[in-house]
This record gives sequence, C-alpha cells and structure tokens, in this order.
Amino acid sequence: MKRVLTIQDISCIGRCSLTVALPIISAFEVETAVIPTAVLSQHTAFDHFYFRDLTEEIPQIAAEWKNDNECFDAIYTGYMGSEHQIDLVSEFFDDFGSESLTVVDPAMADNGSLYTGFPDGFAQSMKKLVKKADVIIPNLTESCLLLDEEYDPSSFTRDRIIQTLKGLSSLGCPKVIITGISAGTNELGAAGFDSEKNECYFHYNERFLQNFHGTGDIFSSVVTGSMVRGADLDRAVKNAVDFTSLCIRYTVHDPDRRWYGVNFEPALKEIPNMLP
Ligand code: PXL
Repeated sequence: MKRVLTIQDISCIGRCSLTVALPIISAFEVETAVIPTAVLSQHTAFDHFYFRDLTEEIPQIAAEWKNDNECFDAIYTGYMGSEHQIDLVSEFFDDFGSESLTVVDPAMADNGSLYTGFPDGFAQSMKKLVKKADVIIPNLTESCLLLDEEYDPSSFTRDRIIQTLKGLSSLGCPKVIITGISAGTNELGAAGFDSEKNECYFHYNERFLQNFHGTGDIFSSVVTGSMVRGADLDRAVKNAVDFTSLCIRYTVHDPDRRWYGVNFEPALKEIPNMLP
C-alpha cells in the first residue's frame, strides 16, 4: 500500500485541512500519516477561534521517525501555523523527501488577502517551500503573492494563466496547478502545467453562486491521492475539479453552513472510479 504523510493543521470544526485530507486520501486506499501543525477550535475564517501552535513538536516527531528510517511515497503540506514552521518543514523535506513526491498547497490567502493571523512577509517564507516541491497548488491570490504581482482577478485570461503557470514553475517547481480559474460565468476549474512535458491542462466543471470554505484542501487532497496512485498531472487536475464540484453540489442547498466546509462525505464513494 502507498503511504502519504500530510502536514497541516487540525481545525476541530470547519471541515478543512486534516479533517478532509485524512478521509479523502484514505479513500484512495493509501495509508495516511499526519503531522498536525496547529490545533484550532475552528478555522480562521470564523470570527473567533482558539489557536495552539505545534511548531515545537515537529522536530521531536521527526527525530523519532529518523530513528526508524520512516519514509513516504508522498509528502503533502497545507496550512502552516508560522514562518518558523515553514523552515522546519523545509528541513523535513531534506530529511524525508528525497524519495517522495512533494506536494505543497501554499494555503495562506484567498480573494486578494492573506488569511487572518499571517504577517505580510509570509508569502516570502512560503516561497522556500515552493522551491522544494514537485507539485504546487496555489489559488489565484496565492499565485500573485508568490510572484510578487498585483491581484486583479479580471486580468486572468487564458494567456495570463499560462504565463503565471510558467512563472511559478520557474521558481523551481516542475508541476504547477492553479485553482479557482474560470472560462466563463458558468464554469469554474483549474489549470495545470507540467514543465517536463511542456504541456498545459485546463479542466472546468459547474460554477455555483455560493463559495464554500475548505474546497482548496479537498482539491489538493484529491490531487495527492490521485498522483500517488499513479495518475498523471492532467488526470489529477480533472479528478480534483470534478470531485470538488460534486462536493459543492451536495452542499448548495445549505448556503448558511458555508463556513463549515462542503459535504464531501457522500462524494467519497466516487473515489475508486477516479483511479487510473
Ligand atoms: O482551508 C485553508 C485553511 C486551513 N486551515 C486553517 C484555515 C484555513 C483557511 O482559512 O484558517 C486553520
């Protein structure tokens, strides 16, 4: 059985980060190990939350694992609780990542702004991790932050998206996926660039009126599960777009609960059909 390690926070309520990565990657029939980067009562888009940083635990966990020569087919990182934590995870990649597919979701911003609690320089720190990744999965806001560009959603024509994919790849990452792009008013999807094949992929599905929280983490979990089970980038992007869209379809009748994440649970049964 393949084995993934995912490093991100556990938000006790709000269906994001570990509470979606674990069930989704497990549904790919992949063993899923975790390092929680922080414990939150609920994610930071709620107007109040308790936050307990777990940065100091990371080197201690790593030391135990080094002893046993633990290794992983993939390491997938998401929300990081602090800049120091990014440095520790970057060291973790050096120690454990040489044989692994490294997937970095620079989960730090959306709709033009950084998530609550992150300092202005956070994106500069995140670049260090992006440079070490095999696959990165930013949304449009995170793409602009990583490239030090202004965020102007109306400027994202197909050509600009291709230029952005290539710009991100030249930071040092061979495969790039940008999420949350649209082809027209009724479609929402993602674009991928595989620099080794010099190919771009665009996949879209239905666009819903309401935005729901946590969909980026669902998307990245499906990309990781798909790739570790042998899907190429094109297939992984299609799986993630279709699965995320299906989850939203199961949730649209419940717009008042948008901060509680999407109803991904009834969609899990589709995962076996996504394997190559
Ligand atoms: O879904 C991204 C995410 C993950 N973890 C925490 C968050 C967010 C986005 O707001 O606050 C704690």
